[in-house]
Amino acid sequence: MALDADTFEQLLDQVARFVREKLRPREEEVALSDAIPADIVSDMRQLGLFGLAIPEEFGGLGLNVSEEVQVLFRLGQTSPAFRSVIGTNNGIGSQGIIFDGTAEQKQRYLPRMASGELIGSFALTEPEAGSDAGSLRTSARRDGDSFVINGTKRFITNAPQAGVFTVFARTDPNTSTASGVSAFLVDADLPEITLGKKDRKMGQQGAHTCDVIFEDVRVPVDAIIGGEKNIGKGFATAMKVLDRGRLTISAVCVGVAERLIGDSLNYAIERKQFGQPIAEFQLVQAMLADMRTECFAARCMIEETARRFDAGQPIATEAACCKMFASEMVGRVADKAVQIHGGAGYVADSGIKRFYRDVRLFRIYEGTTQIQQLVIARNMVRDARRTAGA
Ligand code: COS
Repeated sequence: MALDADTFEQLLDQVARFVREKLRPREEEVALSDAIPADIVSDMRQLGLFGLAIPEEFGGLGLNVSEEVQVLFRLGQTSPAFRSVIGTNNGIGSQGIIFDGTAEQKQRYLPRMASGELIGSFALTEPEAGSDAGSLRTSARRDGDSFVINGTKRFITNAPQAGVFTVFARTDPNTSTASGVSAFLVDADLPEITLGKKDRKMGQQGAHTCDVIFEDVRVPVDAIIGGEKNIGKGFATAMKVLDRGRLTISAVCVGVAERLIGDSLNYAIERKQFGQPIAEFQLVQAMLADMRTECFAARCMIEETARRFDAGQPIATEAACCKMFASEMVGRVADKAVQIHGGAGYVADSGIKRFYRDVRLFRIYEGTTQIQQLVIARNMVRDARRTAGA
């Protein structure tokens, strides 16, 4: 733990108040304008939110994952687009450097990421390589002391705001699978990088994704995360980053679910039909109870997995369990929230309707539910074989 217990409690209170007083009142504005207001980004910087998971020596708060998920349970209780602003700097945009970067790479990028001055973005997915990330085609051809990168990345979160991309590219042209892939740190302002137009998404307005196109982008060998010795090891970096990311996304799912449960409960207590609050009806109570139970289960899974991560234990299987369960859970919770709100949940100015669309993404990004199933089952079979062979 980087913060003492009192300071950490204060941080949690500050985040909860920030969500309640500053973010919730602006949700509709963000959805309509498809932008996060500058004053909110500035408040996030002040609170240190860009550097939650970045070590203290680089200017971050240095939270461990158990602490970070507690922050995300609270920050998740508003439109997910707000969390997305700081999401890549704490997660997929910085963790590759934290896990595997050289001292020089850490010093060069992490302090500016922690302050929010620099936005990090993770460029793995391609038009033809989504779930099968190992089949990516973006190439990095060696030319003396540099590599020349060519290819297109798709659906890249925070690309329009990014100052640096972690780009996964194939350095061994004789491979077509996960081996032969390296991870590069590429500054976004190079003239040979162009951005596609912003994707028009189903939900999460205010969070932006787009294509990133690399045309003969020349970078030095030391742009490889971890340096020359890590040539061909980029896929393992991506997987480690995603394991951790899946856990933190799960915490956001719980935050959103808790918000929807609170809103649904309040509505059920206020809304009267047949002469009494609908909260008195057992069929409505059953929905509320299911929502609460599932959300509680996800929270417990996440806290336990975070504890294991912080203890240095492997968590690939558990992180996939959390991601699968929490993202599916929040989908069911959002569906019931609409049901409890009835017509009031379906109409245009309803925040509930917006959340229903927003949460759909959780089952897709950082690995679909089907990829989580595949990871869980493959690891089960592998572990069973190891045990049998031991
Ligand atoms: N931690 C560290 N290393 C890992 C790892 C993990 N959790 N999972 C896999 N690796 C390593 C493996 O050890 C292997 O290395 P070696 O060849 O040296 O043994 C290498 O990575 C390839 O692993 P694997 O053979 O399992 O790769 P596959 O191509 O079969 O793909 C899946 C694995 C499907 C799990 C992977 O492609 C995946 O996660 N896809 C989803 C991608 C995703 O989440 N995209 C979201 C976009 S980013 S927001």
